[in-house]
Amino acid sequence: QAVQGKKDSRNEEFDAVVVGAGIGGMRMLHELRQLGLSVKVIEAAPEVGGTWFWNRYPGARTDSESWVYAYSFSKELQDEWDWSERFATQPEALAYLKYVAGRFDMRKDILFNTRVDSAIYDEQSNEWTITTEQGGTYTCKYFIPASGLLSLPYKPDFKGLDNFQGEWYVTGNWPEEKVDLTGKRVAVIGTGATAVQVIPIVALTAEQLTVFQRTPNYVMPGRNYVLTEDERQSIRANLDTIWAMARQHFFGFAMAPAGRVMSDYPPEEQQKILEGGWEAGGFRFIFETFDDLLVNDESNAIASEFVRNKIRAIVNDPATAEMLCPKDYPLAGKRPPLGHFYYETFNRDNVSLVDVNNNPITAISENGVRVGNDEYEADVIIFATGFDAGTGALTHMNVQGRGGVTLKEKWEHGPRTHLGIGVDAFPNMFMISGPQTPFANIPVVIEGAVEWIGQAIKSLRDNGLDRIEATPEATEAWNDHIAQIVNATVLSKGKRSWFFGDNVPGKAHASLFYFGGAGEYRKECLASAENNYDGFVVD
Ligand code: N01
Repeated sequence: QAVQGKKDSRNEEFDAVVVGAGIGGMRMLHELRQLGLSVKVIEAAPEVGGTWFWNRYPGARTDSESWVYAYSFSKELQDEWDWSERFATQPEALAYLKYVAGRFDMRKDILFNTRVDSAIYDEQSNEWTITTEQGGTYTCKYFIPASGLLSLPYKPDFKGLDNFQGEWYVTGNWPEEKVDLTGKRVAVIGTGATAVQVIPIVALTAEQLTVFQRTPNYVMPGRNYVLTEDERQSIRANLDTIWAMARQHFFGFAMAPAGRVMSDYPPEEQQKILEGGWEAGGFRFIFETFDDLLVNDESNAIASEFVRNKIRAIVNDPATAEMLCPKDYPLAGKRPPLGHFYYETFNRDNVSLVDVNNNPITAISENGVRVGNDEYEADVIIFATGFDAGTGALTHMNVQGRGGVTLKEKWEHGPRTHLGIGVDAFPNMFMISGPQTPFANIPVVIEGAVEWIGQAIKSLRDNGLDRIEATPEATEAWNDHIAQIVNATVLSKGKRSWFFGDNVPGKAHASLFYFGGAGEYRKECLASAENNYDGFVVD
C-alpha cells in the first residue's frame, strides 16, 4: 500500500517504538504508558485500526463474537461500549478502535501515514534505530513490532492484469471510497474466509457474479443476530466469567469444552449433537460438539461428512454442491470460514462457480479471467487471495539484529522464535502476534502478550538491567515443541494452508503458529517469567 505521508526529518529518541496502530500496537502503547515509558507508535495508515482499517471490503465482519473481540483491560471501556451484533461489522470494529484511541488519548503518540523502512540494532549502544520511508529516524531501547499476522496481502502474479480494461481490487487493501458494483459483472478469485464474506454481499448488487474456486472450504454458518439490550446487559453482568473462559479456551473464545468425545455416542446421537452445534452457529460447531474433532481422524471424518451433507442439502444444483464440498482434507485442515448465507448464495441465478483446481487461471485478459481456453468476462475483478501471513509484514521490513543478521535471513526456512515473542540475536525486540504464538481469537492473544512484555520491561527496569534476548537453545526447543503439537492434530493435514505458509509460492513450509491452545500458551509464558525469564538471557 502506498503511503501518502509527508517528508519527515525528525530524529527523536524514545524508550520504545511500536510498529502498527492496530489492536496490538494500541494496547501496547497503553501498557507502556502505564509503566511511564516514552513511546512512539509508527503507523502506515492515516488512522488507527490495522486490519480493520484496511479490510473494508463488502461483508467484512469479525468471526469472533463481538463481546470477546474486544479489550478486557478497562472495566470502564467495557461499560461504555455497546456492540450491536453477535459478529461486529468492519465499520463497527473500526469505530470501536477509534473510540478506544480517543478514550485513552492515543493519537498524540502515533505517527500516521508513515511506514517503517528499517529497524537496526546496535550492539555498542544497545539501541534500536528505526528509519521510516518518509525520512524520519527514531532510536529506542525496545523495538516492538505489532505489524499484524495477516497484514501483507498476497496477490498471485497473473499475467495480463495490466491490460485488463475493467476495475480490480484486493480485499486487504479495499479503497475508502464506495465501490459501486450495481449492475456489473464481477469476478471473485478465492474462496477463503474473506471471499466467503464478500460473495453473498456482492451477489446482491452485481448483475453477474463468477466465483473462481481452487480449494473448497468447510464454511460454518455464522447465524449472526442483532443483540438486544437484555443480551448486552447479561454479557456485561458476566464479563468476568466470559474473559476467564476465553483466556482458558484453546482458541480464545468464551466457550467451555464439550466434555465428550465422538466415540462415546451412537451414530444417531452424534448427528444430533452435531446438528446442535451447526444450529448454534459460529465456531460452536467445532468447539461445543465434541472435544476430539481436531485430534481424532475418525471423529473429524464424521463431522466433515456432516458438513458436506449440509452443503448438499442447501445448494440446489448437485454439480455445484459437489464442487463446494471439500473432500481431500479434513475439517480445520484449513482455517474454516464463517459464512452468512454463503452456500445459499450459489442458488441465485446471477451466481456461478468455476473450478480452477484442475484447470487453473492462466491469465487475466482485457475482458476478464482466462481459464485454459475459456474466458469469463468481467467488469470488476476482486482478488480475495489471502496474505503472506505471520512472517510477511516482519520480513518485508529490514529488521537487523546483532551482527547485521536480518529476520528475513534468520527465517529463510521458517520462523524461529522463543514463545513467538523473542528472537535470538534480536535483543530487546518483542513481537506482538508474531509467528509461533497461538492461532486464536486475536485480542485474547494480544492482551496476554502485551501484559507479558510490559512485565518483562518492568522487571528489567526494576532490576537495573538492560537487555533481554531469546537463547538459541530455547528457540530450537520452542520450534520442536510447535512441530510436535501440530503433527498430532488434523491442522497439519490441510491443503495449501496459510497456517504453514503453503499459500505463497516459494515460502518455507513451517507452522506459523503454536497450536497447543491459548490457555496453555499463557501458562508457558508465565512459567518463563516466574523462572527469571527462562529461555532468555537477561543482563
Ligand atoms: O485468505 P485465504 P483469506 N488461483 O488464504 C485462493 C483471516 N480472516 O483472506 O485455498 C486461484 O484463506 C486460495 O485458494 P487455495 C482468517 O484467519 C479473518 O480469505 O490456496 N485461487 C483461497 O481460496 C483467514 O483464514 C476474518 O487453493 C487462488 C483464497 O485465494 C485469513 O484471514 C475474515 C490463487 C485465499 O484464501 C485469510 O483469509 C477474513 C490462485 N493463483 C479473513 N491464489 C475475520 O475473522 C490464491 N487463491 C473477520
